[in-house]
Formats: sequence, structure tokens, C-alpha cells
Amino acid sequence: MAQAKKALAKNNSRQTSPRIVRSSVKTYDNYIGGKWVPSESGEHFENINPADTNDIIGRFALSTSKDVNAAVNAAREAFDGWRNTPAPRRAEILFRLGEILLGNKPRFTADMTREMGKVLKEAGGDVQEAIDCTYYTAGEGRRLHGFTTPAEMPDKFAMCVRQPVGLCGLITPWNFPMAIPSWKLIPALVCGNTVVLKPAEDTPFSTYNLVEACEQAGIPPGVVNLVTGYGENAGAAITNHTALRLISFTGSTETGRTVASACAERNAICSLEMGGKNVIIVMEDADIDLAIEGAVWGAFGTSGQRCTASSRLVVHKKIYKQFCKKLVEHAKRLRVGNGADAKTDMGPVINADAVKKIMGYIDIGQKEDGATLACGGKRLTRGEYARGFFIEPTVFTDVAPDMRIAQEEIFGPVTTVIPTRSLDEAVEIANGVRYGLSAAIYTTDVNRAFRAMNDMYTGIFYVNASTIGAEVHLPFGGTKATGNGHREAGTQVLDIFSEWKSIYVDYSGKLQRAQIDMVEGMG
Ligand code: UN1
Repeated sequence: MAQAKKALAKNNSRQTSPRIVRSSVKTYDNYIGGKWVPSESGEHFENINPADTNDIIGRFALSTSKDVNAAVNAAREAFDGWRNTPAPRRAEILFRLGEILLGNKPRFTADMTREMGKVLKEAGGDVQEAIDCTYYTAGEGRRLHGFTTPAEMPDKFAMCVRQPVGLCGLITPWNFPMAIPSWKLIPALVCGNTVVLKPAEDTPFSTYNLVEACEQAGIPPGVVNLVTGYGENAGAAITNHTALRLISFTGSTETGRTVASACAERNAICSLEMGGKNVIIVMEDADIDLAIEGAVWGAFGTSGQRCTASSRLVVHKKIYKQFCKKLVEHAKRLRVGNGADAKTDMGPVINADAVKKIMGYIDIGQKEDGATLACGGKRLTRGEYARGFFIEPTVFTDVAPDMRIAQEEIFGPVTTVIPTRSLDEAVEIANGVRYGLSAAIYTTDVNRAFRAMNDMYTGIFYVNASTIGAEVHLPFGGTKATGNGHREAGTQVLDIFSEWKSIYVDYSGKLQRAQIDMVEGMG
């Protein structure tokens, strides 16, 4: 009950005007063991449209550790059946899921814009990323390659196969509310694991849609379990549950560290995707208009709320003035508004806490750091903006690499322009942050492009393209404080959701001792 109040208080703090209470607002249950069930607490939290806080999308189950326990038990019961279902059969169900997602793309897109705020085109991209991930990863059902290798003794066979990890806890963020759950869920399933999935409290609806589609596709009861709620209760219960062999988390570096410590305590596998402070280097030989387009898209797409957002632009001095002028012109032209309106270029940020954090950084940029606020910097509160969380596209120029706004992840529509004298200096600045997710260079000099490609210590690198827009068949993840060495997507994600089993078959009919009984003539 106390938790419920806390959750409700948190939601109330997201409001900018009195809530219209609508009795018609639908309630949404957890999905445990193949059944839609209310949370043990009987409480709900509200999912609110960040473009209009009077618009309540639904009331979702406010789960506790008891709900997590029930979900883990269901996952345990389903595990043997699912892991022993041949992988190509598991994949067939996942291909069906892909069809269902594709068939519902317009509805899922609209639902996502309503709960998350991003413009319809981008929400469609998020749903598409889940579709791509589903088709691509389901294909692994007929591969999941292991390998054979010669054994060191005669009449002995050696091979290595993938086995599922077991029961997995998946904790996902609000900025890609269908794509990121799919990045975790689909590979977990194709490898034969069963899961407990907890989406972010700001965007449970898109993940609910994904799980409902799993049910329709025919994924057996207990294989996928959905538990909605807050990090401090449901999330913590998942992180600490001893039966969950693996926790996969995407979110802030701070929370990721807590997750990692909890997993270390109980020897659980832990895969983390966390913050970024991504950079675009623009050299003096670049196609400036192309670089501007990339910078605007990377900085203000999804209102800057991507781990891959272009929050630093390191620009050569020779073109610095021209670049800043054009960037500001473009940023000012962006139409901020409700993402559901086709004319909108940039939607709201996610909630009141985000507004506070972002506005705090804009303040720091001006006062503490002393950078030049070249455009934006204000929260929009009048007229159509009155009931939402809207912030102007904001550009800081004359930024020094060590300023807080150039070092810390803001996760909002704010970018910083840093002047540089050379490629070497640009790379040093670019690498000089605690994160290492994505980086880009705009140049027409192939030598410089390859030099930067070699020297940037990030998980993703782009040439003449922005820092956002990773595709699902390439590994996704970063170095340093961005991750803990794992990669999602691609085939590399299989190394998160399966463990290697080395198998030796001795058909000699006698004891053969490795390292001791050498083959004649070699000892
Ligand atoms: C994220 O911001 O956490 O590369 C994911 C991109 C998207 C995924 C972003 N495909 O920007």
C-alpha cells in the first residue's frame, strides 16, 4: 500500500494541471503463466500521455515481489517444455509473432506515440525495429551454430553446443518501448529460455502490446511473463530473485551499477546497456549541409532521448561559425508539438522528472559552465503546450570538452558544439568521456574517415551519417560506462542468452586420459 501511494505520488508529480478522472480508463493486468491476472496488491499506476497529461492511457498493475515470484514460478514450470521444443519450432512461433506485429503496426505505432511522445514516424520505426528483430533473430532457430573440432586422441569426438541460460529477467526502458524489449525477448526465446519482463513504468502499453502478440502467436503459457510496475519494487524483486539466472537491463548507468552489484552477489549473468555521450566530428572538408542534417536528426530525434543521441558536435574551427549558424537556423525551424500531429518534428520529453533534469542542465550550461546558449533553452508551457512536457530544441556553442554539459548524459533535446583544430584533437575530445556507445565523422577524406574509425573507442561508428539509427543485424552496445562487455542484436546477442557446452564423446571403448595418453609416436 505504501508502495502504491509512492507510485501514485510519483505519477501525480507528472501533472501540470488537474487530472480529469475518466471512469472509462481501461485497466491492464500482468501476464503470468498464460493468464492475464491483476497484481497481488490490487493497485494500479497510471500511464499518462506526455503531450497531454489529461490523457490517461490506462491503469497498469502495480506489481510487488509476490507477483514477480508468481511470474518466476510460471517461467520455471514452462522451462523444460520450451527448452526441449526444437529451436526451428520455437522459431516458427516467433515468425508468427513477426506477422502479428507487422499486421498491427499502425495501431502499435499510435499507442506508442500516445504513451511515449515520440512522433508517429519514429514510433513506427520503433515498432519496425521490433519486427526486424523478430524476423532476423527467429532465423537463428535454424542456425544457433555451435562447432565441432578435432579431439586430441583417436576415436574421440569433440563439439560445442549452445544451451539456454535458464530463467531470465528483462528490465527495459521507456525510450524504445517495443524495440528494446524485443531485442531481449526474441533472442532469449529462440535460445530456449523463459522470461519475466518488466517494462518501464512510463511506457508499459507498448510492451503489453508485444506480450499480447506473443500470446496470439501461440507462445506456450509461462514462457513469457509480463509484470508491470516500478523499479523500486517489481524491478528490484526481479534483480534480486535467486531463480533468475540472467538479468538483462537497459537504462541509466547508475541503476545499471545497482543491477550489476546485485547480480554479482548471487553469481547471476548480467548484461547491461546504459548511457551515452555520443559525438559527431565535423571536419573542414565535410559536406556541411549533410552534417547539419545528421546533427539535427541525431540531437533532436526522439527529443534527444536516445542512448545514441548526438549530444556533442566537435566541429573544425575553419567551418565552426558557418556550422553553428546553420545548426541554429535548423533547430529553430523544428516544430515542437504532440507527436500524433503529422506536422510535428519533435515531441515532448517523457515526464516531469525529465523536464527538471534537462532544465537543470540548461541552467548549468549557462551559469556554471558559461557556454553560449545559441538557441532554445526554454520549457514551453502556453496554449497547446500547457498540459505536456515540452522543451525547445537547445544548442550550446563555445563549449569546452570538460564542461558538465559536454560530459554528462542529459537525455533531452540539448546539444553542445565544441570547436577543434585538428582530427587528432577531435578524436581526443571525442574519446574523452566516460561513455562509449556511438560516434560519427563527417568528412570527404577517406584517410581521415578510416583514421577516426580506428581511433574512436566506441561500440558503434558512422561515416557521413548521424550517431543514431543502428540496424538489428549488427551488434549494438558500447564501451566503458555504456555497458559491461556484452552486445545486443546481431548474432552476438546469442552469447548473452545461451551458454556454451563442450561435449566429448569417446568411442574407443577404453580409458583415454587427456594430456597424458599421447598418440604413439608423438609422446
Ligand atoms: C537506444 O537509444 O537505447 O540506433 C536505442 C538507434 C536505435 C536504437 C536506440 N536503433 O538510435
